[in-house]
Amino acid sequence: MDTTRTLLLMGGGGHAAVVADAARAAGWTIAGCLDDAADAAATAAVGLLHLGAIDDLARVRVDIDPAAFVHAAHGDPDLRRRWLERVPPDAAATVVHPTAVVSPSARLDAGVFVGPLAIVNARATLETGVIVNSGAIVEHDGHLGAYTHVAPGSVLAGSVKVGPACLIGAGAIVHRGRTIGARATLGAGADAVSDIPPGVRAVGVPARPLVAATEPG
Ligand code: JB3
Repeated sequence: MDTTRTLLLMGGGGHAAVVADAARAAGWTIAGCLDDAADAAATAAVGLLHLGAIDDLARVRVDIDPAAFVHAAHGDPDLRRRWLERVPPDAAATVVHPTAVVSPSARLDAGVFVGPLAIVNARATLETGVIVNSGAIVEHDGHLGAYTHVAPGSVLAGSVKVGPACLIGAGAIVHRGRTIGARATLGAGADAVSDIPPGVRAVGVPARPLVAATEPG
C-alpha cells in the first residue's frame, strides 16, 4: 500500500465524504476539498478541510503538494466532467475502496470511483469519471461510458453496455447483453429486460419509459 499519495477532492458534500473514506482506507492522505457553495463548517461536518473554491484548484494544488492527485467527487455527471477537465491528465486519481473486487482484466480510466463491496468483473471497461457505488456489480465484459453512475446495489449482468452520463438507480437490474443509451436513467429498483434508448427515463418491473402525464383536456 502506498501511503505517500496526497488526494485533493473537488466537491465537499455527501459523495466527497464517501470518496474520502474509501481513499483513506486505500492509503491516500486527504488534503481537503474545494467547494464553491459549502463553507468550512459544512465540509468539516463531512470530515473534510475546506481549502478553497473550484477555481482555486491550481493554486491550492501547488500550495499543498504540486504532485497531489485530484478526484472530482460530485454526483452530477456534467459537473463531474467539467471539474475533471480542469485536472491535469496525469493528476486525475481513480479511487477504489479496498473491499471492492476489481478484476485484473478490467480497465478503469482516469477519475473513476469504485465504492465499498462493489464488484467489477473480468474485462469490464469503465470510462473516465464513472462511479460504481457501494455494493454495485458490473459483470464481465460490461462497458460504462464516461461519467455514468451505477448507484448502490445495482446489478449489470454480463456484457451490458451503458452509454455516457447515465444513472443506473439504486438496486436496479440490467439483464445480460442489454444496452442503455447515452444519458438514460434507470429508476431505483427497475428491471431492464430490454434495451433503454438514449435520454429515456425508465422505471418499474419490467422497466418501461416514464411518460409524463398528459393535461386533462
Ligand atoms: O446516491 C448516492 C449513494 N450518492 C449520491 C452521490 C452520487 O451524488 C448522493 O446521495 C448525492 O445525490 C450526490 O452527492 P454529492 O454530489 O456530494 O451531493 P451533495 O451532498 O448535495 O454535495 C454537493 C456539493 O457540491 C455541495 O457541497 C456543493 O456546495 C458542491 N458544489 C460546488 N459547486 C456544487 C457546485 N454543487 C452544485 N450542484 N453545483 C455547483 O456548481
